[in-house]
Amino acid sequence: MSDSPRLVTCGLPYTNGSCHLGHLRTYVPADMYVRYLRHRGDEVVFICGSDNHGTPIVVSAEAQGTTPAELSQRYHDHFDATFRRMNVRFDHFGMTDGPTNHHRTQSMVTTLEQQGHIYRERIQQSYCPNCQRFLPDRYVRGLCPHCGAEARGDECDQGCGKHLEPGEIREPICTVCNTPAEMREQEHYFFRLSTFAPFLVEYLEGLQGTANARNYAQGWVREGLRDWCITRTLDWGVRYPGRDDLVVYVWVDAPIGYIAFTEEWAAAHGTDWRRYWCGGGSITHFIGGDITYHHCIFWPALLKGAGFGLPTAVVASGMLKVDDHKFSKSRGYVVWTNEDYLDLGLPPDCLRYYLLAHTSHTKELNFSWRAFADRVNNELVNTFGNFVHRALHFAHTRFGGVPPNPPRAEVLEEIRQTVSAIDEAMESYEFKAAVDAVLALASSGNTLIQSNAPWKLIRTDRDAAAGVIADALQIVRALAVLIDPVMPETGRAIWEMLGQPGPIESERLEDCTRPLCPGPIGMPTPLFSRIEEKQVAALEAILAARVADADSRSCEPSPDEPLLSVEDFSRMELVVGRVVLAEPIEKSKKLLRLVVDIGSERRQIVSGIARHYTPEELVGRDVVVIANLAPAVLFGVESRGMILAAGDEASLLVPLRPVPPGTRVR
Ligand code: B3M
Ligand code: ZN
Repeated sequence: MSDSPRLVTCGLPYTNGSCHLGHLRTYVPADMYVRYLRHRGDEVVFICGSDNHGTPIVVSAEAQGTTPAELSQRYHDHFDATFRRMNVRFDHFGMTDGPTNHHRTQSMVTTLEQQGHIYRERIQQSYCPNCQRFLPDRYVRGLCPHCGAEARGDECDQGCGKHLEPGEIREPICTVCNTPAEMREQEHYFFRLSTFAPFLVEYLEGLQGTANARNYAQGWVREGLRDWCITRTLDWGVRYPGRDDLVVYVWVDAPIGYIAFTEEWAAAHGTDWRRYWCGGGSITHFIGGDITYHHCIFWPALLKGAGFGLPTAVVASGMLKVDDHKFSKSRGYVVWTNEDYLDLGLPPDCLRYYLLAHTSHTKELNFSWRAFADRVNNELVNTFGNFVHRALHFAHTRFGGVPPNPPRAEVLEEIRQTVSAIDEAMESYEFKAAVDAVLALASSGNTLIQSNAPWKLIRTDRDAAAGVIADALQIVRALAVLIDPVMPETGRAIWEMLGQPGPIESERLEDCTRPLCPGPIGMPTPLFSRIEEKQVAALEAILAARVADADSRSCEPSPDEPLLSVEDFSRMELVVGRVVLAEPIEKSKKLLRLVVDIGSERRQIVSGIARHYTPEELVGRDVVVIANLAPAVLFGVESRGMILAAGDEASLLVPLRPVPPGTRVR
């Protein structure tokens, strides 16, 4: 237990799209952590809110024909409601567009100016001659100057993940109208981030949380920090003090939201927000690993410069994959929290359990319905639920309640050891290890019942059977409290079935070994239901349909999917080739082996067109070949290239006028 007040926050979701499992990967562990700290007796406030500013919101609002304010309110309400449904219970869920945050941001920026941490400079910025406006952040796409990948204006989101400064992106293109951008000069405000390098070196040395966050941040400081442009030419956002043509960059006012929301919460609870933000308390930020730079570099420097207390820990979660594919809304690899889960009547507790138990917090989590169902069925139904049910059922039917026998010392010791294993795991943010320790205790409870067979024992020695059940119930008592942070509905349900006084929330971890209050135990109800094969198939079908749908639409540009640049296209070596040989491939009904003359050489290509063409009708034909495709082996035959065909009937693409083999397609 710690004496100082603790503040725990979660990264603020942008109000431009619905809640999905990628979000929950951060919020559920943070909520579990807070519930655990409270069972330890710590004073904790849990703060979050929605991120309403910046081009992510403006671009989405424009695309949907609404205003940023309307969009923000709609998705703010959505996230607030969804978190409640998932039992992710923030003490306060604010909005960065609220008056408190506008005020706090302007006040901090003014302080930073007064302290000499900000200067003005004229810089070259992307400008769209067609839309006639400057192109901040997501209004512009281009190539990352560091790694060459497709990038957004302020972030290399597809490649190295680096933050990009205005004007840095190469070959900028307007995301609204696809016109190549021009460079124009404009005055902006800069934060002297480079002067904070020595401070950051020392600060990061002592930063707690997960090692991934600290290590990355230390690497970035070593590479050298440049000053940071903190203004944007936008109407939507927090006005830069004294300038009605500029707002602050969203990554300035978003983290300041953490302070503003603490202020709002404190005002409503008659306490002082300065207890948390002016030194003295501890601050833990839970974030997605992709926003480490903002939380470990920008944010502590801003706080330091403005004279605030500093974050104690940054806990960064790994990314989420869906069915082994990179999470992608536009490609359909997404699981929506409401639509695909809660609205189907699936219990929030099972999803919380899965997200916490599946893999370590900093690792990539590969979601699949199959793995989800396996965990629910094997671990929750067969192990945890089964043990709790057996113990309560036996106590109810044979003893009508808690037998008076004191639990054995070994059982108490095992519970104590479980609690310390959990403490140790939580100390290092190993949430999976903590959950595993709880499950191990449940499993040991099952063994206790199985090996003592109280249903037999009771015929010969009623007191011995009562002793076994007293031991089992003591474990059930501990399990209720220990699983509560992971699955709060389950914790409460067990607590109620055990008939123990007071709310489970006020139970302390060290009380897990406290004897149960004697009292009646009613007929227990099962804690979990199996996820049946049919349901797994149905859930998989929803996902598959979404992926197929996204595939069929993939020619429509989507805001998430970068448009291909001319450079991308020219990387593809498309040439005209002449088929010189075609023959079936043994054991395959679909494939043909082709040899195609592409001018410089003869290529062997395996093509899936056997159902549509006979080998004879292909020989002598001109086709279009992708010549620089990575080789693949199909039915034991190497394929080096691909021929282009359209539609389900595989209509071959052919040049309209004759050209020699090897002619480049442009
Ligand atoms: N709104 C969401 C993101 O980039 C962003 C987080 C802000 S936290 C202060 O993941
Ligand atoms: Zn444009």
